[in-house]
Amino acid sequence: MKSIVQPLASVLFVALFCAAPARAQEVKAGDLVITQAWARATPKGAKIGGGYLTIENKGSTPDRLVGGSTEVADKLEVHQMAMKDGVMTMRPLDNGLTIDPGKTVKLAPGGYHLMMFDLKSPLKQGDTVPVTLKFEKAGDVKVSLAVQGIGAQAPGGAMMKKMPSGMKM
Ligand SMILES: [Cu+2]
Repeated sequence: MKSIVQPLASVLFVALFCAAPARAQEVKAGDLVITQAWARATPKGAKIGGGYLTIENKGSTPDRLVGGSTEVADKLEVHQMAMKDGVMTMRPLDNGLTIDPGKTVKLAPGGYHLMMFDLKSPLKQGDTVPVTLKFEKAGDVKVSLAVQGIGAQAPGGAMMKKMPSGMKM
């Protein structure tokens, strides 16, 4: 009997844990699981904002994040940021961002990110930004980006680091 009670208890624990007012929202869409969706607060007058999230592909075929939209900005693109000759550069991923089966892709400062252009108003810490992501297979997926502080490196603000001056986004 003990062997049955034990796993049940842990399932119950997980269920309770997930039902708690967690700040890390989890969105499932087909084989994809999206977590840690957040954005950085923007200074007044800023026209662009960055969004970040983690996408896990639990399926057996690749999917691709090809774009998206949000009501807070005119345009949303999927970008890649990389250091090139000592300078941070970024470019839109014209063919989208592939999430291979069994893999987790993290959009985070300094790497892949969602870029919102022509913000209608600044993103304020504590706000939630609704975004519709477009995947090749999973289709349109709605997520909410939890807005963190301007210098945040990760959701929750626990890993705040100073950005080197002169580096944008
Ligand atoms: Cu960008």
